[in-house]
This record gives sequence, C-alpha cells and structure tokens, in this order.
Amino acid sequence: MRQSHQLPLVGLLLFSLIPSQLCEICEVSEENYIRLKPLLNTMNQSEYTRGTSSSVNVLLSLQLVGIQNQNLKHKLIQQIKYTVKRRLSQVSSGELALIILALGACRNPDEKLIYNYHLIDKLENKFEAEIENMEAHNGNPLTNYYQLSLDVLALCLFNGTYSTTKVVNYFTPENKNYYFGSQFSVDTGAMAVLALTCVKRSLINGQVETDESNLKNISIYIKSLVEKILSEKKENGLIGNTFSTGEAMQALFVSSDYYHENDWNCQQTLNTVLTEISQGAFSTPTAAAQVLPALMGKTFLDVNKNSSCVSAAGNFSNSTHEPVTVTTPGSQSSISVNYSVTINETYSANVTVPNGSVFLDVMEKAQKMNDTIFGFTMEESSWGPYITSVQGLWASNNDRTYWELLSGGIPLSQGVGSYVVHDGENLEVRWSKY
Ligand code: CBY
Repeated sequence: MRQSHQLPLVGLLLFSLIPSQLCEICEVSEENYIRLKPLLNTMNQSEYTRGTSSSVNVLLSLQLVGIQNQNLKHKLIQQIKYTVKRRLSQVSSGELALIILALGACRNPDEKLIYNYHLIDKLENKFEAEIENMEAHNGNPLTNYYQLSLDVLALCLFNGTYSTTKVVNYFTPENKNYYFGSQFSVDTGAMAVLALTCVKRSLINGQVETDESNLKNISIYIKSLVEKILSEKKENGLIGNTFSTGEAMQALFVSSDYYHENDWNCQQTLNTVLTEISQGAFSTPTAAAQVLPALMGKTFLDVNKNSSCVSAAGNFSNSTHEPVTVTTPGSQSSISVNYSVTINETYSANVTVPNGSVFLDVMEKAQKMNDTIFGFTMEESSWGPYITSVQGLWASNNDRTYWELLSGGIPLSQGVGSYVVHDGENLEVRWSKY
C-alpha cells in the first residue's frame, strides 16, 4: 500500500479509538441484542395490574433505551395517568420521582403531564416531608435513601427547587442510611452517585448558585461512594448482587473521573450479567427494567438530554414473538421445608408445599395451619409482595425494623413472591433491625 493511502487509514483508526477512550461506557453490541430478548419478553408479558411501581420502572427503561413498543408504552402510560389523577397522595417520594423521570424521558409528548399535574411542586413537598421525618425520627426518612436519591435526581434534572446545602448535609457517605446493618447498599450508593453527579453538573454549569465548598464536598462524596461501590465487586464481576449490578454500572459510567481504568473491568461485569439473563435471573418486570439501560450504555442522567432516545435497538421488540417456554413442573410432587418465625423465641413448623412453590406459598400454608403464630400481612411493591407484619408485629421505617427473609441462616436476595423453595430447606422470617 502506498504511503498516501495509509495515512487516512491510520487517521481513521485513531479516530475510531478516541471515543472508546474518552467514554467509559461498555455496552452490548448490536449483534448481541438478541441476548437481551428475555428482558423484553419479561416486560412485555407482564400484566401491570398490581399498582404502578413496576409500570413506572418499565416505562422509564423502555424510554431510555429507545424501544418503540407503542402498545406496551400506551398501556403503561394509562396506568401512570390513573395513579397521578386518583392516588398521588399515596405515592411515595421516590415513586413520584420515577414517574417524573419516565414521563419526561427523552422529549416525548407525555412530558406535558408533568406540568399539567404540577408534579415537580408535589415532589418538592414529598422531599421536604422526608427531611422533616429525618429531623423528627433520629435521622430516619419516611422511605429510604434510595428514594431520597431519586428525589434529588428528578428535581435536579427537571429544574425543581432543592437546597444544595441540605444535599451536602444529608448525603455524607458516612450516613447510616447507605447501610443496612453493616452492609453497604450498592443500590442506594449507586442512585446517590447519579443524583450527586447531576447536582455537581448543574453547579458547574452555573444553573444553581452555590459556594465552592458545596461543590468540593459533592466531589468528595462521589469519590467515596464510588470506592464503596467498587469494594462490593465480586470475583465474577457482579457489583453487590445480581439486582444491584445494573445501577452500579450506571453510577460507574458517569463517574469515571473518580476511579482508575484498572479498578473495574466493565466487559467482565457485562458478560456475567448476560449469562445471568440467559439463566432467567431477571424474571420480574422491575428486575428486567432496572438492568436494561446500563446494558445499552444508558444512565438516568440521559433522561433529559435534548434529543429523543432513539437507538439502534429501535424496533427489536416488535419482531415476531417467540413462543414463551413455560416450565411446567414435571409432576405435582410435594416437598417439605422447615419454616420458622423468629422474634425473641423461634416458632417452627414443618410445611409441605407443591414442588416449585415460592416462599410466600410456604407462609400461606403455615398461616392456614396456625393463624396466631404464622399470621402475616403484606403489601405490593415494585419487586412483588413485601412482608409488613408477622404475629401482628409491624415493620417500621422510623424504627428501622423489618421482617428479614433467610434460608439456612443466610439472608435471601429475592422477595417472598420470587424465591423458589427447595426440599429440606430451613426458611425463616426474622424480626430484624437494619
Ligand atoms: N425502591 C425502594 O424504595 C427500595 C430500595 C432498596 C434499596 C431496593 C432493595 C433497591 C432497588 N433497586 O429498588 C431496598 N431494597 C430497601 C430500601 C429495603 C428496606 C425497605 C424499608 C425502607 N426503609 O424503605 C429494607 C427493609 C432494608 C429492605 N429493603 C428489605 C428487604 C427484604 C424484604 C423482606 C420482606 N419483609 O418482604 C429482602 C427480601 C432482603 C431479605 N433477605 O430479607 C430485600 N429487601 C431484597 C431482597 C431486596 C432486593 C430485591 C431483589 C429481588 N429480585 O427481588 C433489592 C433490589 C431491594 C428491592 N431489596 Co430491599 C436489593 C438487592 O438485592 N439488590 C424504590 C421504589 C420506588 O420502588
């Protein structure tokens, strides 16, 4: 090849290398989109009749990655509209923040709903109520720091009013709300990094007035939280657990100034998540929705970019539906497990349930056997049923108490509606503090 031909070629090569060096995002390549199909199937096939938390998560995810599934989006928006019109007072601060993010994502026509229903003002009030609760109850918010981070993120992205000084006061990395017991919550830390990065960017762009010390502190917080997130990285590349990894990836995408290239092998994390997808790990709509954006290189900070989030993924969910493989249990065999409720004492029973049952089936069976000892209540959350009381003893955010789920003494990483139980297992619900 002659020199004159080589030069432009070298130039092109260099040019194509530059973006990958500047931008620390690793994402699934187009030829691998097929591996994301199970996530889309989960989101498509869900009913979304159980309240809106999971609809909001799914809508936000679809908007961000630019999937044009108009039927599904229409259904989800109808549900969200219903919530906004009829039951906004019952919605928690973080849920409202998610509604704003989902409706406002990527310059779409539903954005006007945010302003017609004054959702930003209402979020400001709900955020204020969280802070007031912290002042009255020993630093404990009405909900949790995952939701407070969502609040700050939505207020920051949609030009709401919030006090930077309060953010600096409440989001110090040492705050107990980043922890459950002694365990750092990667989900919470990741959401806080996204929120703080948004606040930092608006301070730098001069959208919000502040003094230099706030900006400096926010940078210090981001650095410290990123370190904590990275220290939860497992050998296989997951960060925290399967369900926190997508959000941790988003946090690491936007904070690459704060860690060294060698501190995180993004490709390894991505590959492990893809393997987990193929093993059916993300089988609830919220799990699928929360992991998808990161896999396509998107973060919640892309929500109010001035362009629509159209991507190469475009119509790939509209392609013909593959038949769903439903795993029918081979036979209606039964299994038996040991189930206990622990307060100070332990109350146990042997419970027989059909093979393939989930934790909740065991609890229901035990309740039928003895309502006084095993009676319980639950409420729907975006992740499925959440146990609120057992034996009439109620979990409380003000006291940081909850009903912890364990198997063989080890805390579960799934809720009662999704954890499939095994023969001979020792299941426990334990009155705990976080
Ligand atoms: N979302 C929220 O407000 C929840 C925030 C979150 C950090 C969340 C995890 C992360 C996420 N992406 O949504 C969270 N869990 C919190 C804050 C909490 C506490 C809830 C009380 C409060 N202050 O708001 C608390 C009590 C510490 C908690 N989670 C308990 C539990 C257990 C529930 C048991 C029950 N009583 O039903 C359980 C099952 C852990 C256990 N072994 O007892 C649990 N959480 C799990 C497993 C999870 C993961 C769910 C994964 C799955 N596939 O089902 C989780 C994603 C999540 C939901 N919790 Co909490 C964390 C993880 O494993 N990565 C915002 C809102 C708008 O939707």
